[in-house]
Amino acid sequence: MQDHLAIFRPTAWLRAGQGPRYEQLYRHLLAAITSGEMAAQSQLPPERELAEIAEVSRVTVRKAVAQLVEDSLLEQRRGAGTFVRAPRLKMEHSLSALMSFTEYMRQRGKTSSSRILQRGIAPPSPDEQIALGLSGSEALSRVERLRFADDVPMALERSSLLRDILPDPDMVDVSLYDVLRARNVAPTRAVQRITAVNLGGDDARLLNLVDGAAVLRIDRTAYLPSGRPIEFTRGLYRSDIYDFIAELRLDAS
Ligand code: 16G
Repeated sequence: MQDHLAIFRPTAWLRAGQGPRYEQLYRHLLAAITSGEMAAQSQLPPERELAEIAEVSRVTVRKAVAQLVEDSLLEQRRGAGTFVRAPRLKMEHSLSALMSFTEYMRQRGKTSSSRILQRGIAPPSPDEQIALGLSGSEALSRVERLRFADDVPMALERSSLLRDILPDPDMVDVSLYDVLRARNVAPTRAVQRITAVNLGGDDARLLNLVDGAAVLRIDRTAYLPSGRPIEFTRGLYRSDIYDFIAELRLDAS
């Protein structure tokens, strides 16, 4: 007979050196819910039982479950137990409009926020040299941000800009494009390359995903009206949340 509790056993989720137990259990259950392995409306075993099966304390179970309730993935019904909520709708992101993360979230009635992971001035990588058409190794302003919508981590974005466009990466507080607009150097065109990649280590942890989770990597090169490339951003977007939509038209020529 199939072991329907296997998903909770430590062999399914506990890995040495991969962070605190409650966090590992949380990320495992989060992946199981968002992938549909744990179906909507299915019930979790009661806390005491779950702690026994997962071989952890009840406090650990409580912390992982509380976080999933906060993420609106689980709901606790009084006197009945804990259930997987109906899946939230995916976000559709148009590939034809040039929009900033902040604008996109605002348009969807979400509150966006960012955690700056790193910023500084650094020489370009080979990818950046090609994208930005740099011949030498002139330094770039770099900003690395974890981006949230209503407190859910959605994307990791590493942006590099020419220094005459963004002289100081500390200027970026909320929206990079707002800073560029205020300086009259906002891009009006962008080219994006989309690739599927498996995340590991810190990047997965930051996005609340399990090791090896598939995400969409989007490299955006953005241009001024003059055709000059000014921004190269490599973003990692949660594929369990994002759907990128492209509108296609019959070529009239
Ligand atoms: C979007 C862009 C990113 C840009 C950012 C600016 C994609 C795939 N990427 O996330 O290249 O740097 O917006 O957003 O859409 P901000 O103005 O909110 O900082």
